[in-house]
Amino acid sequence: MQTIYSSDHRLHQGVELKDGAVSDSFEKPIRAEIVLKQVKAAGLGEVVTPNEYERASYIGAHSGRYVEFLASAWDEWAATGRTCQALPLVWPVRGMPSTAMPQFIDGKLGFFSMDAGSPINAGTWRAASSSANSALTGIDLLASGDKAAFALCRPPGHHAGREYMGGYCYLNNAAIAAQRCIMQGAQRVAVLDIDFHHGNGTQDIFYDRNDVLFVSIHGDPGVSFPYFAGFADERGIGAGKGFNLNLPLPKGTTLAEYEPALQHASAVIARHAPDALIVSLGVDTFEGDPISHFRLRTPDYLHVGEMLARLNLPTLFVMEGGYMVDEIGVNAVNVLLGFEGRA
Ligand code: Q9C
Ligand code: ZN
Repeated sequence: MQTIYSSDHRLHQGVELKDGAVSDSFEKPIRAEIVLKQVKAAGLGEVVTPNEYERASYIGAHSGRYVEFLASAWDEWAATGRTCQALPLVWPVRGMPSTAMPQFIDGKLGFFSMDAGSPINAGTWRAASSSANSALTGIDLLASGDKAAFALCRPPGHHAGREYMGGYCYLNNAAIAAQRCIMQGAQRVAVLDIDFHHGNGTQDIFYDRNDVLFVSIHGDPGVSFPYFAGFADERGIGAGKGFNLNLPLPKGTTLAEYEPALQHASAVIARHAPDALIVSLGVDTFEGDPISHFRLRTPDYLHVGEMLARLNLPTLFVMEGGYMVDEIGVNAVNVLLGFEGRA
């Protein structure tokens, strides 16, 4: 399969609030570089750069005003004379009377975010839009007949909701891809999220829709980020009721517990009979991941890929998380090799 990759991701290097101090984010540029290196070492296939797309291609998954906010946030922040990264510090939590969008950048940052995990700097918009463009290009490869493609997206996307950033994410690459698929005439699409963290943003975007099925296998949100979404009783709303499936698993989950969940997810996806499958591919399920609590091992990812191939669907893999830098490449590419029957 082809890999879609843009070096624009290097323009975004975030900070993280950790242990009471500002430090480099776990979500750093070398992650994508190591995955790219392994794509080449394994001979996965050609590496291509993404096409350019209009900003309007992100609307549908996101609101227009959110996309405008992301595109202009750095300029608005810099216009106040600050040169440090922009982070939100105030949020409209339960009980606050105003639901209006603030006019000032500090208010907008809180209005359009779920946490302080998505700092904005001068290169963030360019990196995030190129990342989304990689996913869009992947859909166009499937439309032209490719059986599978790998969008090597960075920054990741699955925590970004219709109108919010968070958890290292800005534009929801997988959701933007799913929306393009529908706009191009697909009747049904399925998004399977196998990042360690629940894909709350993707769930948010499609929660009231029956055309895009969302299935996520993740760490129990009672004890893991994002804490406020990802529980098993979240099944969708209105027309979307029954088209959202969360499969939370406990800390310490190994392949033995993971495989039945993936089997169940596969059966539900097959029943939806989608025209395409989009896999939010996070490998922070790895036993050595510094911020997650599953215990999958490197060979297990080959097996995960083999299981996904059994669905026999046009499949776009979209890179999400994975913070054990040394192994992120081999683990991610193992899913793709397993999918291609090259285990
Ligand atoms: N000090 C993705 O995997 N909180 N996002 C981590 C660590 C946020 C993960 C706290 C985790 C977000 C795409
Ligand atoms: Zn994650």
